[in-house]
Amino acid sequence: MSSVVVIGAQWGDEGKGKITDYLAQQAEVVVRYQGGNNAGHTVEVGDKQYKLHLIPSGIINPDKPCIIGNGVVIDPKALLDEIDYLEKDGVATEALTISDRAHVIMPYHKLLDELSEESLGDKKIGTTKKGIGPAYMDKTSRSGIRICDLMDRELFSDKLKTLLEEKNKIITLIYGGDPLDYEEILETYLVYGQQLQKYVRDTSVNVYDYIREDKRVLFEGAQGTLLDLDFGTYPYVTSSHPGSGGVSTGTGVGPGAIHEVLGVVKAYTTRVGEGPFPTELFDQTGEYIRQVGKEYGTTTGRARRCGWFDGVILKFSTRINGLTALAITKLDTLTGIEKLKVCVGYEKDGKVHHDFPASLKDLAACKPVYEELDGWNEDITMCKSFSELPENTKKYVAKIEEISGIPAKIVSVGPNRSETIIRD
Ligand code: 2SA
Ligand code: GDP
Ligand code: MG
Repeated sequence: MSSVVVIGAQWGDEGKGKITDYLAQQAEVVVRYQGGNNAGHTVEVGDKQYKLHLIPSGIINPDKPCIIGNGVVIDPKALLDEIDYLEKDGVATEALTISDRAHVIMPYHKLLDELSEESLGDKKIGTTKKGIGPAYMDKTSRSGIRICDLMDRELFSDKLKTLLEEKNKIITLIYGGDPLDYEEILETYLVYGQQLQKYVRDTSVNVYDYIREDKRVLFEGAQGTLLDLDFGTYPYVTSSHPGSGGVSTGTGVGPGAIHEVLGVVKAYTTRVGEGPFPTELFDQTGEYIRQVGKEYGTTTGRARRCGWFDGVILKFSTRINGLTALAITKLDTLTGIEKLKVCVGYEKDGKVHHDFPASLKDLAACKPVYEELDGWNEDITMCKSFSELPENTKKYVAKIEEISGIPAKIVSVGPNRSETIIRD
């Protein structure tokens, strides 16, 4: 491995945090390239569990350099709290750096996220209400505040004045909310700027140097391909590019810097938030998977929707991201289910389709075509090598490989770092 990007191949929560932490043991540096503290990445090492939102999951490895790239949107308070949470747990954060070009999530972003969701009623997106969408909106409309701006009182106070006047009009006139106070935000955010200053760099230079020196760089994606702004189930998506395409713009390296694209895929499908989900289960099996798999949002605690494995999504993800290998997670959750269904196509208008449609109306009209596989009853959490897995588990893995056309190099049989099988 020289440089690897870890991608969520479904709707997020595939176990990217666990896989990133595992691979970080061999990596020189770990880099986040998009999203913000909407992400929830869980890492379990020994008897400790860590929930990370902004800081790369490599941080649990002692002294591992970790970078928050320019493509990430940073809530300074959330970042400072996360640093504090880790330090209190004995995890050093000195090796963390953050990009001076990253955009800042401001209080009006969070408020507008909430107000917009409320006003949408049953058409809401189901966001995490962390201000992600509104922060990326300001970035693309060229009015955003960047981390480097927080270190410049004159520039920041000027920019904030103009911006807040406009935002307060939207908050009060459109949504009927209470306006936010300029002085309070100004002083609070200038203090955040001072507190964060020691972490701030032009991280694009550092990532470039690591790549040029042929060091092992690990890029950690957040959310998943089906939440990608361009390729996801729009508008039920996040506002960034979780796919491999996001790495270049989110860190400042050319596409040639990526050598392996590892798709993390759960052995079934989950989604949190609104939007279509063809293989969703509304029965006892769905509830069983949710309970056994502990499928609740890492950031918001929301119950995740659960369903059968969707091969159309995996094929789509493989193509869109240029996946070169898979890490299949949570196989252990399926233990004890007698018959396992795998969606191998979508039926619509009497034809079977294998490409994921753009239109949500078309998607809603698609009926999953299933193949049924025999399940297994053996406890697989103790398996240390692929050969130890039950034959039916191996067949299930082989079906996923057949659908994607790429090898499953990692198989995960439990949340802990130790419950990971690497295939030769
Ligand atoms: P947002 O907040 O603007 O990014 O929400 C837009 C959509 O993106 C989904 N989204 C996520 N989906 C899965 N996992 C995420 N992280 C947390 C987790 C979620 C949680 O690890 O469990 O705790 O609820 C995540 N972040 C954003 C979101 O549900 C919307 O569909
Ligand atoms: P991420 O956003 O992709 O990093 O995933 P999350 O951390 O939000 O959700 C994945 C959940 O599954 C976490 O609670 C992990 O600890 C857990 N997990 C990861 N891999 C496995 C696995 O192979 N088996 C089980 N049972 N849990 C896993
Ligand atoms: Mg998550």
